[in-house]
Amino acid sequence: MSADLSVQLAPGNRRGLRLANPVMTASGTFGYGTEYGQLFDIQKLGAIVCKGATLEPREGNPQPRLVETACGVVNSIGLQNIGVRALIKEKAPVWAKWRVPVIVNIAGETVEEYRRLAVALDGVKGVSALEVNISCPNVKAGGAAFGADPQCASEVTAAVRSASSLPVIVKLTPNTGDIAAVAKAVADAGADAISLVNSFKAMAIDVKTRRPSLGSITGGLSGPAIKPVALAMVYEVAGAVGVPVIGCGGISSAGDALEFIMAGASAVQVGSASFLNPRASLDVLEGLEEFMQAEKVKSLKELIGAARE
Ligand code: RRO
Repeated sequence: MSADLSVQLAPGNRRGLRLANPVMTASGTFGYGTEYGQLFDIQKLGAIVCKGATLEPREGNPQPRLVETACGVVNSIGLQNIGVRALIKEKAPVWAKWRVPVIVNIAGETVEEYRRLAVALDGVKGVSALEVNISCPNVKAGGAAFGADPQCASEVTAAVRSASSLPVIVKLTPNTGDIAAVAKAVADAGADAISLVNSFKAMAIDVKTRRPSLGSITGGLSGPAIKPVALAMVYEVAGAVGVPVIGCGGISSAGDALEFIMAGASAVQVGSASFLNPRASLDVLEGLEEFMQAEKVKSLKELIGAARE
């Protein structure tokens, strides 16, 4: 008999958020999912999280927006996206035909904008949950500014919670003094699950031009460089809250995913690894299945938090 990899990420929500397996794509690294359908069977994934959506379309930050660094990449995309109305009209009807649940990442500049995004997406067929992005390092207003402070994080979460019947995941920034305090605040404000971490504020300088490599000077670091730091944060948050935790940060192999799961994550997000290998998320899932078979693990639940006991 094959192992049970399924996981419930919103046990406290009436709709729930049941994933066939714990491997998700991270927001901003997998477009709207539609771009990858030609490359591999995306329906096999646990869930797809789309690029952050704002009320109005955004063109993003000035180029250059991506710079490679040792074992990682610094991005400054600046929330380029088609806007929530086009997402509802053009993308959601496609998602509604998929087996794999799609989670919409939302980003606002004010609490009221988050609330309006939640209202707009409530009841839209094809949208299985919201991921509240209070952690973007590359926008002047909102984003990580909300996620750095427990009180602000709580206000955004409460506003989204009361505006939507969908499961609410809140995505945290590592750029804060006490991530466990922020996690507790959002869980208390009604988050069904918490995902972490978004990218770390970072920069690179081109020594030939003597200028910052990115058009917006600073950006967010992701990739293998951040994995051990992200893992420690996931371990800490999973010990501090009662809601499911979704681990993210430099995951590119099944071994990486297993570390996050054993630290206490119920699911994982594969992010910038998809830039190097578009089917990285499926490779992670297949590796997880192989590990469970080899180790005779019947259910994923046996592994979640195994390193904490
Ligand atoms: O678009 C971006 O620049 C961006 C976002 Br919204 C985010 O949440 N995290 C990130 O590293 N980049």
